[in-house]
Amino acid sequence: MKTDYEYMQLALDLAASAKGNTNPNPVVGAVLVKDGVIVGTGLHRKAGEPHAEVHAFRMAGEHAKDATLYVTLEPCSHYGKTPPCAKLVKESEVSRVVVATTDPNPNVAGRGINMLREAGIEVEVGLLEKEARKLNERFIHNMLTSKPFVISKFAMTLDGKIATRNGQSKWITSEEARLQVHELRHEVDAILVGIGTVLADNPSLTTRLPHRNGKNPIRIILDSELKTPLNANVTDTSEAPTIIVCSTNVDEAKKSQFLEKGVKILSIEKNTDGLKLDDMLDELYKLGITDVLVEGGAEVNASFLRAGFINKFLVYIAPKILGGRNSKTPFTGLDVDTMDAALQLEFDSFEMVGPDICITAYPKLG
Ligand code: AOF
Ligand code: ZN
Repeated sequence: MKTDYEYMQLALDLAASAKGNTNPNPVVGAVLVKDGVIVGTGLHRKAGEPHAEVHAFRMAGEHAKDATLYVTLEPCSHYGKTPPCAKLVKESEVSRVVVATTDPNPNVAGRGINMLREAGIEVEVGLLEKEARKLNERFIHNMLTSKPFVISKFAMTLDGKIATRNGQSKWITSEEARLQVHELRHEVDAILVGIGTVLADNPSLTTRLPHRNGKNPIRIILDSELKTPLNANVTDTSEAPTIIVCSTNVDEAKKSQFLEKGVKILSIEKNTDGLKLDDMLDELYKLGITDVLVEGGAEVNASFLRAGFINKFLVYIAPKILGGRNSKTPFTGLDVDTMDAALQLEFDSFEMVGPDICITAYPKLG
């Protein structure tokens, strides 16, 4: 017979398979087990559709009675787009519920678990909690801050350069690594670059996957003076939506040329460090953007870092050395004076991607 741990791992795997498809909702998986037999499985596939538990109970039918439910997130207790799962769990007469982690949604926040306990159901919380929280790191951040989750992604050589001294950056990493980045673009709501990148590379910032249709993220351009050329690839909104973020001083006539092309303009106040990223992230969240992949360049990366808004780092390292005095580094303009002043990170994991390495790191808390 399998262990609680293995059933919860299965529920986590089910949840993970929907990553990128459920925004703004979390990914959730559920497994129902009776007498050592899996009688129901389910996952939340898309916001507005049934929750994971509903699918699992539908599959199990009458076998749910006296079964154990393994679920990666606390069953919800509220009426959102769908009715409360805790009510369904209660009515199904399961004898035991194992929950990986609580739901940070203020409408739930422990109430789902309380409802079940009050109904006399045995509830255990915390199995594979760390893994479950990591899987929903974006959702948890959204619920706690009402801001999008910001991922800083960059590719560099072994000696920490993102371009040659004349600005050439095609390509630092291998095709395999670049393909992985397109998978990531498919998962996030938005991708952000600075005007420098638009002027230098004229990127499309779309998702290009060889064997399936990728979802294009919303393209966000940080361009305080509205210098984006009207014929830049990112202004072609037939491919994907675009938001240009500029300062409040840009004149309306200039903005209207972009509005006519279907580009959305977000006017944000400036501070001494440029556009106020704090205000911008609030506005993007209000527009329904739950995560943003920041793809540079170096100045934009540094301004996000200085403002403390990077939640996760994805760093691709190629086995190459450029070795220049003038070739660019990923965070130009940070320039701290002492080692004590360095931003402290924590490595989470690393993997080989073709000949390259991808490191996942997080800002060190506390
Ligand atoms: C669960 N199981 O599979 C999911 C949950 O608008 P609704 O009705 O879809 O509710 C969305 C909220 O429900 C979401 O913010 C989160 O708190 C919870 N998601 N809960 O028990 C699930 N997806
Ligand atoms: Zn629910």
